[in-house]
Amino acid sequence: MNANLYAVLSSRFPKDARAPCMILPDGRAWTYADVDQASARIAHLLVALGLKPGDRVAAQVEKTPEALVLYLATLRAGMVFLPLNPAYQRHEIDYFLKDAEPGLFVCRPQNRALADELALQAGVPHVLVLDDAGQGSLIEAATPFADDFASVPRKGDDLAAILYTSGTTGRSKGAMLSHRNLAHNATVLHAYWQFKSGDVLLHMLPIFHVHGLFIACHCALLNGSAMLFEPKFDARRAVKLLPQATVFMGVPTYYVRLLGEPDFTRAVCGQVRLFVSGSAPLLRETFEEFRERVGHTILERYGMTEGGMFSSNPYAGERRGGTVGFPLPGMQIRVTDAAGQSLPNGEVGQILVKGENVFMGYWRMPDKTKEEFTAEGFFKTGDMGRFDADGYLSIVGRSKDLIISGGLNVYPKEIEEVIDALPGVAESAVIGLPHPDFGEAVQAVVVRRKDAAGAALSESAIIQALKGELANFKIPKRVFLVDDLPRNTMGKVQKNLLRDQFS
Ligand code: MLC
Ligand code: AMP
Repeated sequence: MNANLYAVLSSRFPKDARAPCMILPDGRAWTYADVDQASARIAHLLVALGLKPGDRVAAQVEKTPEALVLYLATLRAGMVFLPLNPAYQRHEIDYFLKDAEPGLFVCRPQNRALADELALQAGVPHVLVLDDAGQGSLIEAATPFADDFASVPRKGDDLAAILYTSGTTGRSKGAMLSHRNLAHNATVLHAYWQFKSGDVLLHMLPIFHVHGLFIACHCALLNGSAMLFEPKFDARRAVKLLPQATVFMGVPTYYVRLLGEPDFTRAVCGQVRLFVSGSAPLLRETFEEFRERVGHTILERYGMTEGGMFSSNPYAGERRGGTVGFPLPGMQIRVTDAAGQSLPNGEVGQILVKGENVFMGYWRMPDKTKEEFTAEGFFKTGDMGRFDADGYLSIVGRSKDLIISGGLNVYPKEIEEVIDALPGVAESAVIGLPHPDFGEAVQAVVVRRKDAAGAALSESAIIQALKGELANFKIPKRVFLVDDLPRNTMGKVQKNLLRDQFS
């Protein structure tokens, strides 16, 4: 059997291919037939460009139906999709192109010159454009091709996507996800969350990440459902559209912002059967306030780029606030001490996971991959947690130095390296502080050098200097200038003291 994920998804497309797949803000709909035909044309184009199965297709584009179709076309043609956040800047794009060596880079028109320059340096042979209206050289070049295409046979272990996650060392790692990894997680979630005929998903998440691309889209596609496909999250727009939806997925910031809308009422949620939250901790107060305001109990789940979803609160049973529920079917989750011994319920330890959805390893980093798996094949998530007496898992912290801001991961090391390279900076420490909207927000504590460049440093100058280098969500919301950083006897910066001092 062909394990190609597109074959798996399309085998469940509606019998009547005129059924809507994506409904756009202006009311236009992409039917399942449109999606199938448009992805066939792009798959032909990829082949015609000379890309072979296993070659990477990088895309740094806005969220449009064509962007999703490009992903599906890449799967069909047996190539490997590499989605990139449009917020990434030169420094970041340069690294991804050099590391992944894609055969094609699809960029936005306003980035064309930069894309050409970086592609040339990285040896990427083709650059095509897709704009925020879903037009550009990608679509023009694909138009002449046939609108059917037999999905290239793939084995379960063949790669379907590489998603970069920043690393504690400051160097991003490409998490390699296979067709089996993605298909397994999609089918499990589709069943666990009881998707059914007639479901409509309000899709407001970005599609360059696991949550919006894999979790949300795969569930909808497997169900043959319509998605109200919005370019981005907007709380007022969500209030307008929720009456037409049955399922909504978001990061905690979305729920905080929905609660900030006076018109967000029970009546608005009348048709909705499921609100899912994840990617970052949902505050207990948000969970409770949501239940009181609209009578819905948000279902919180837990996962990461390296494997999609690991655990979920139950669909039918009790959903407990402050927990991420039970291991999903087929998933093994262990909470262990540092030596890898399982701990009894109630005790906090590192979370290890094993299952068919857990990734294949980090792209071209065999040593790093080896380090992150135990001898028994469990992946070390870097999250700390505990099971309660009833088997509900809670995430209580992280052993990795990671900030999650508005559902997006930021590794301090990456930002510290860029700040430290600025003239006048002696050293820096980047920390996450509580933020009412983003959950956590990035802040920097900077020590100036005792010279003229150091004297000239200011908060605004540092922020300005970082803007062209790093994606906007990584830019510190505040920069504090100090004389020195607190260190322990080992010389390690005590970030906990900085967090206490500046929160
Ligand atoms: C935007 N800004 C952010 C930010 N997003 N700042 C901190 N954290 C963020 N996440 C800043 C911008 O820099 C800009 O600042 C200002 O906010 C306005 O930018 P915007 O793009 O207009 O913001 P907005 O549209 O409001 O976006 C916020 C958001 C978005 C929360 C809606 O970030 C979002 O959709 N996040 C979800 C990300 C996601 O999909 N995560 C799942 C990953 S998968 P300035 O100063 O430039 O004006 C995963 C696995 C799992 O983690 O378990 O699911
Ligand atoms: P990413 O690397 O972007 O996939 O982010 C994965 C990380 O997000 C996990 O390792 C957790 O630290 C965090 N995360 C995801 N879901 C939850 C959740 N429901 N509660 C707390 N943290 C979460």
